[in-house]
Amino acid sequence: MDQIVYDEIQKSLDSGRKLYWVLLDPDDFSLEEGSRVVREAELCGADAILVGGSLMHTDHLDSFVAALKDSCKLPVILFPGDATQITRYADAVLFLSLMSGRNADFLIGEQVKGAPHVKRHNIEPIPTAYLLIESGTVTSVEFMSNTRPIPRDKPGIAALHGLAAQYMGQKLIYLEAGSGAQHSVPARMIGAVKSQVEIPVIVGGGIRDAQTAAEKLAAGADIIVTGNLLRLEDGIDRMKAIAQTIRSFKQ
Ligand code: 1GP
Repeated sequence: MDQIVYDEIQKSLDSGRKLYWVLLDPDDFSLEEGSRVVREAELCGADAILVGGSLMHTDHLDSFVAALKDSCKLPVILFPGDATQITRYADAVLFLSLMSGRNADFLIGEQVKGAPHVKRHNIEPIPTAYLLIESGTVTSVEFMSNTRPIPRDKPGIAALHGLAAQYMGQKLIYLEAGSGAQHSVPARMIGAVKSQVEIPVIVGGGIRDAQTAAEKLAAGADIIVTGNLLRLEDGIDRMKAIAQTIRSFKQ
């Protein structure tokens, strides 16, 4: 299996760059709106498009991802809430395991159901440890996955989950506060995870402005994800400001 998308991520990070991924939940956008957003994302320097959600009820996933692919040259990476969110039109899939939780369905069950679709459609799987971090309220992913998040004041617990995930062969770690989170992942926790692992760390959930994104980068985040801010009236402007901050970030 080729690792085209993953190799590109690694190459960019090795060159000292930090990356920006823009998340779209197909439930929230028409094909036209989604296409417009990804064109803007590409123009402002985003590095990839993520597509997914904790509870997706759209029936236009295939056409949505196909439309995004037609509208930009960025890789479109699935970020599935469960095994039903696989489409042949994507370039890659974050093959997630919810390792902060102890619910076997999200550690291995959904993965077994999704794997044959990934293989049949020749979608590049990127093994990703998904660590849910407490963020002030019960998030959709916490409720839907029926798992407890890692307490936000326990960076050591997050760090050891990251280390175990790396030893289990994961290629990326995703520190997730949850979409629309009240509080994003604390800098101290990002630093603790980074001090234990060599694999790239993605940080998402509740990042709505450039300053917050810069704090996560300074703490050690390699890749920043934003989604929810696109629902704000000035969402595109916020996305542009964040992209600019990430592009120009120097450690
Ligand atoms: C959610 O980490 C992503 O899964 C992005 O979060 O929607 O809060 O930006 P936001």
